[in-house]
Amino acid sequence: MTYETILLSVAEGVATLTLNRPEALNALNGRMRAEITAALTHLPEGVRSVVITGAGRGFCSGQDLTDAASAIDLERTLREEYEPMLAAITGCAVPVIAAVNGVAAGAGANLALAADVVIATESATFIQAFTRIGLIPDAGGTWIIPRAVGAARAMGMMLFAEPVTARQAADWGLIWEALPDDDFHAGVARRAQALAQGPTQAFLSIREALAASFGNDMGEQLAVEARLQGRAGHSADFAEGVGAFLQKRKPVFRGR
Ligand code: T3D
Repeated sequence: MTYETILLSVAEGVATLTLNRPEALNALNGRMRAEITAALTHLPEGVRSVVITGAGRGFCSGQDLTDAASAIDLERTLREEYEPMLAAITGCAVPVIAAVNGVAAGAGANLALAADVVIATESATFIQAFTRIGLIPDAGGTWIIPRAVGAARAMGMMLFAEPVTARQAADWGLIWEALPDDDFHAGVARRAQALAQGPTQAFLSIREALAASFGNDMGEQLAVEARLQGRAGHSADFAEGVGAFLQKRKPVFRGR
């Protein structure tokens, strides 16, 4: 697939997917949703972590409000275009970092929050902008946000649609960290490398376990842990991790 709305580059095991419609703060149109979905579903060989970021001064301004085709039937657009894109993020074969380089609004904010790790530059903001145009939050926001920050903050974010600063988002537990603008790129690269060099299957099992925890009681969750740990215990990465510890060297994880 030839990409028109995103850029995809790979270096040292890290794929960087850049939303690339800076003139519209990287608003999501149908083409961009399809390209994000395709790129994350068919990652190049050797990729062990993904960074999603935005070109220019914004991360993503959400649904492209000039895209008449998407506005005709919002339910269809969500089911047929947004859901596959979100599934490509939450089900990606490697860990995903959202590197929020500027404003993240509407579905653009919730696209970021669907990633495994969200790192934002301190000047970035998160806006549940939907009610400004008479909509409700979508793209997973009503599921992800209350679980991260609690019902009171989720309600406030969604009813008032005010910008939440990156620092506030980190303090609330909505994102992993807010970095000073000058340290942002280096900080993201460091985290992306850490994930690329880590035990991929263990990372994916952690993602699976945490997702399952929201619907489980303690007993059910212990069963999930036992199943996933049983699998990890048979992995080459576990053998390598223990071997490296005993030999007092850095482990070299290769599984994907
Ligand atoms: O299918 C469906 O529709 C259902 C799914 C819905 C999901 C959603 O995401 S609904 C929410 C959609 N998003 C928004 O409502 C946010 C709209 N944008 C804004 O509120 C503001 O642009 C921001 C707060 C994000 C940033 O403000 P600011 O002042 O930094 O920038 P700006 O001047 O407003 O925008 C810069 C340009 O980007 C501007 O174009 P221009 O005038 O320079 O030619 C603006 O029109 C364009 N732009 C920004 N957001 C969008 C957009 N163009 C199309 N769609 C956008 N969402």
